[in-house]
Order: sequence, then structure tokens, then C-alpha cells
Amino acid sequence: MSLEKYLIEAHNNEQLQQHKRGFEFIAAGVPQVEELLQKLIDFQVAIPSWALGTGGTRFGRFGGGGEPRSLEEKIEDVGLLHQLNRSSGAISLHIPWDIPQNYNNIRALAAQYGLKFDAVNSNTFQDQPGQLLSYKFGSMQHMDRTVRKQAVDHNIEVIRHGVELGSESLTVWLSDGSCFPGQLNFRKAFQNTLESLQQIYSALPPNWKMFVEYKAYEPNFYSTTVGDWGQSLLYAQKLGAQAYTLVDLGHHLPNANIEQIVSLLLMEGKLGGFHFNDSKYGDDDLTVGSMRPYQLFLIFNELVEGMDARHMNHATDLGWMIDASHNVKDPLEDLLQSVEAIMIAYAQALLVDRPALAAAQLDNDVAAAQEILQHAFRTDVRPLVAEARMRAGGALQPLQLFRKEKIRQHLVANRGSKTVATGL
Ligand code: RM4
Ligand code: MN
Ligand code: MN
Repeated sequence: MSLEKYLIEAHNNEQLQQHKRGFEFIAAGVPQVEELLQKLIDFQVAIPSWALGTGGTRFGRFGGGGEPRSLEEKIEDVGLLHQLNRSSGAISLHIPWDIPQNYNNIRALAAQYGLKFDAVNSNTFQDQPGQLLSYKFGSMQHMDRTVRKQAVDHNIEVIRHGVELGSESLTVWLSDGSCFPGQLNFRKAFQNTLESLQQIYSALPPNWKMFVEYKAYEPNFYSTTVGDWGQSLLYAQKLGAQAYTLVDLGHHLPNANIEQIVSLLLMEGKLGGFHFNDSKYGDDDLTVGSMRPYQLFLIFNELVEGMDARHMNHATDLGWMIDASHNVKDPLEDLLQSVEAIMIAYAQALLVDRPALAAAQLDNDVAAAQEILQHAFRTDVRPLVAEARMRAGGALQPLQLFRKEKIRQHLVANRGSKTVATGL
């Protein structure tokens, strides 16, 4: 389904007066507000195909109905999100969950919704039906060269799908590691993985990037072969200029200073992409900004500062994606909330008075530095984000409109209440 344009306009007209009051109040205090709004309009966050269905845990899964049954319906869902917020203009596919049957049709469908294809993701963390060799003891790290080759070939096939769709990056997340001390020789595991990644790297088209995603633990519980940003950076450095580290916010040990990691990776020109989510305990994959909005703001503060220092384009020079799962919420509502949280943190980071912060740092004026950051964080930027969204053709209140138009009920009516999307 697709939302008629007039519905968005009618919704905006209804909200306009109230919105204007809020917007004019905040805009009056923001220097170069037009520039800031343009940055918000340009900023797009990709939606992963696997976040459109209900997620689960190993204990169970409680589906909500109307989930997309095919790649076409996943594109339709992201298209709907993008119509509502104009900030979700890309979809990220996971192979083999989303193997396109007909490239032309899929490309045309995405274009119809104004969507691009973001990074393609490979999957060597599960065994697929009919797969010759098992990944039980790893894929690219595996002691058996034929298993490694199977994993490499799969990644090269993923690149091929991506090329057909117009993607320009490959994300490799490996669950490789070990569950018990002694199970693995760390050096051999590293070297096998490096060699495998090198083979994939040499199959990359010249305009492509390769993102090496790290994760501290799970499904392996003793060691992970790409376990932290240091290990990911080692691989990326050894691979070459097209390889980068990818930061997933849920993939750190508790209390890690992610903003510092981001800052240094950017300094080294090795930060490639981002997976947004939020968590309280581990890789919880909760709605972005639902637990630690100040941390999210601090991360964006470093991103904006670091990208500006390197004269990077905020919207296009890094890969921005949500990587979340929804156990109890409607996935589309959750994704609308996540994108909104990202836009809010980005807008707040754009508000930070950088010269004043640099001066406070020079003077070792710790209290002033904190005031400057918290002033930006405590500013209610929602009217700025809404204004940018409206100017781009989206809804002032996407979630409200989603509910008013009973979009989920329509999807359930069209697709059924027992549908299950591919994914985790
Ligand atoms: C992993 C990781 C990857 C994602 C899979 C589904 O934990 O975050 O990015 O592709 O989950
Ligand atoms: Mn991820
Ligand atoms: Mn994850």
C-alpha cells in the first residue's frame, strides 16, 4: 500500500498552527537555521530488511500480523516509512533472506518509492537448508579451508546481487569465535579470517566500500574473532583503502565510551558506517534513543565534529542504518520512533556552539564545557525536525498519522495476521 499525498497534506494542515508556534520559537534562537534544516532534510537513515518483522528471542516470538512476506513487501514497508518521514530513503538487504528474483522489477519498485539500496549484508552465521558445509565452528576463521571458501564465495555472491541493485557497500558481520577457552588458536583464527576477507576484498568493485562490523560476544561467549573496534580496525587497515570499521551501538561491553571510539575512527578515516539501536544490557536491539538519549547525542556530537574536521558530507560519506529488533512493538512504529530519535540527536549536535566549546576546552573550563553540551541536548529540537520533514513532503507527526490511517490494520487485511517476515 501507499499513502495518498493529500492525506499527508491534510494531516499537516491540521497540525500547522501548533507546529508553527513551536517552530518560530526555537528558530528565532538558532543561527543559520535554513542551513541546519537543509542538513536535516538531506540526512537519510537506511532501514534493514530484517527489522520489518517481529523479532524474537530464543524463548519465543510473538508476531503482530501484517508482516511483509516477500522482498517486494519489505520495500513497500520502507516506502511507507519514507513517505511518512522522508528520512528513510534506503533499504539494506540481507542475503539469503532477501534474494532478488528479478533485479529490474525490484529496482523499479524501489525507485517508485524513492528508495536506494544501502549496504548488502552477508550471512555466514546460520546454516541454510541444503548448505554443504556447516558454520557451527565458524566461517571465515574455520580450520577447514573448504568451509572458508564457501563463506568467501557466499560474500562474493552477495556483492553480485548488490551490484545489480545499485548498492555500493558490503557489510560483513561474523559470529566467528569460540565458546570455551582452548577451543581456538586466536592467531590462526585471525589469520584465516584476514585471508578470507582479503579474497572478498579483491572482488569489490572499485567504487564499493567494505564494512567490517565488530561485536563483543554472542553467539560465541568466550571469544569473538572480530570482537572490538581494535580488531576491526586491524582488519580494515590490512585490507586497504576500501575497508572500514562499522560501529553497531549494541556491540560493546557495558559502559564502553562509544563516542570516543567514533571520534578516533573518524580521525583515522576508518569509520565507515553505523548501526543504530539502544540497549540496557547488551545487544538488546531496542528502539534508538529509548534508553540512553544523552549517549546518542554525545555520539552525534563527535560525529558532527569529526566529519566537519575532515570536510565530510554528513549525509553521504558514512553509511547510516538502523539495526534493531522489535519484540513487543509494531515494527513500523518502532522504526518511526528510531528515525525520529536519530534526527533529534543529529539536530542537537548541530546546535552545539563549537567555538565556545573549543574555548572552554582550551581554558580547562570543565563546567562551561558541560553547560555547552547540555544546553544543546536540553533544547527541544522536535519542531526543527518536524519542519524539515514537512518541507521534504513528509508528515509533521508520522506516528500519529500512521495510527490515524490505520496502516497496520490495512497491512493485516492485505497480508494476513499470521505472516512471518524472514530475518531473526
Ligand atoms: C548481528 C549484527 C548484524 C546483523 C545481524 C542480523 O548482531 O548486528 O549487523 O546483520 O545481527
Ligand atoms: Mn549490526
Ligand atoms: Mn547486533
